[in-house]
Amino acid sequence: MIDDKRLFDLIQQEDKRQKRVINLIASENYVSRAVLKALGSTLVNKYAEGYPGKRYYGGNNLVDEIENLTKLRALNLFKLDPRKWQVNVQPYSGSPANMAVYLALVPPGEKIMGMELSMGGHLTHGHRVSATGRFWKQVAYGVDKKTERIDYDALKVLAKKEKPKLIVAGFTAYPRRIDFKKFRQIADACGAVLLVDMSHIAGLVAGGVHASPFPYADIVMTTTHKTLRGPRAAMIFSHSMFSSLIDKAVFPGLQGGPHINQIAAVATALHEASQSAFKTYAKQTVVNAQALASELKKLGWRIVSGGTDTHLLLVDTWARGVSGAAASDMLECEGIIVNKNTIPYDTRTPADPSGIRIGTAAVTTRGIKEKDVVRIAQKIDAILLHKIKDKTR
Ligand code: DSN
Repeated sequence: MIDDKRLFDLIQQEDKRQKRVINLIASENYVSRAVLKALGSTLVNKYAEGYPGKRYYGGNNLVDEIENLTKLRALNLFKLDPRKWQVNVQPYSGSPANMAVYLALVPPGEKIMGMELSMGGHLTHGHRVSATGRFWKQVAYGVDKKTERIDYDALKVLAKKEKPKLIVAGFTAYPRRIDFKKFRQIADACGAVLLVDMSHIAGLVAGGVHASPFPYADIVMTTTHKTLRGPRAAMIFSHSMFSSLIDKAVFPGLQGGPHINQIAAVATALHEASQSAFKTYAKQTVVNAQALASELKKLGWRIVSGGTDTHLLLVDTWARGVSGAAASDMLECEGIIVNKNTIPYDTRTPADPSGIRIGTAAVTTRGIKEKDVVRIAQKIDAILLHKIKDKTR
């Protein structure tokens, strides 16, 4: 019990809200009690600037063990040879992790090639409103207008023309399988470093339902709280030739003391993700997303790119006259939480775009199966088309 009634009440209300709603936010999930316990442990009291064996504070013997254990679990989960790959588990979250990679490997003012935010990229892939777009120049790529999928040949032409120092392969709103081999060929064609930001699909890679980027990438970055179902944090995997530059960029380049409680919670999540039940979870997450996309399609909704290979899909709600913001608000009133999202070549604004993004990672954690998502799709359809007469909530 927290000795602060006002705050405790708010946390309890949020706890109840999370249980009451159908959470279809593609980047969220529900962590286990064990992850929560590690996050709320006394590790929060400890300062540990530096790295295992090289700290600037005393009293870190156990913290060193925790950080080393986390690193080992991360390498093992993705079946990486520790002679070839290193991992830094200190980034506070995804944005500083991407920033650290650029700081380590791309001289200021040089070019970073990343997907445009409005097509499914991320702010930290060089967008002008992010620090990554102020210190580096973004070479933006998108998806093909007709297929709404990445056109790898067009990317190669662009990369050869612009010669970026680094290419980011990784997205927040791209529902299709990513061909990492083709990204490797594109990076090689222009001499760029290949960074894979697998934040959204890390759990799918760990669960064996999306191809691994590790055979092709120089650096793989991931947040730990999306499909991987851990606490909010991030990790940067790098080929050994880059790892000391990455370590220096994370600390002291960008960050101060690592959040040891957060690192311990990552270790817990990595342990959970290595169990066979997690493979079943990852598979079901994708099956659920595909069932949801196919039912919505049957009900007349346009799904961007025609479907999904992952945990997320984009629905073009504007095709039926409902803006993304209106759709998100209407669904929230009925207890379904999604986020409004731009779709490729959107003609509306980011604040009120043409679509919504739907993900199944969180609901699958709660045990939902195909038959349930079919009903969720029918409910979404009924809400958006005002077919619900009697409000049930
Ligand atoms: N905000 C995250 C997402 O929703 O995809 C990315 O950082």
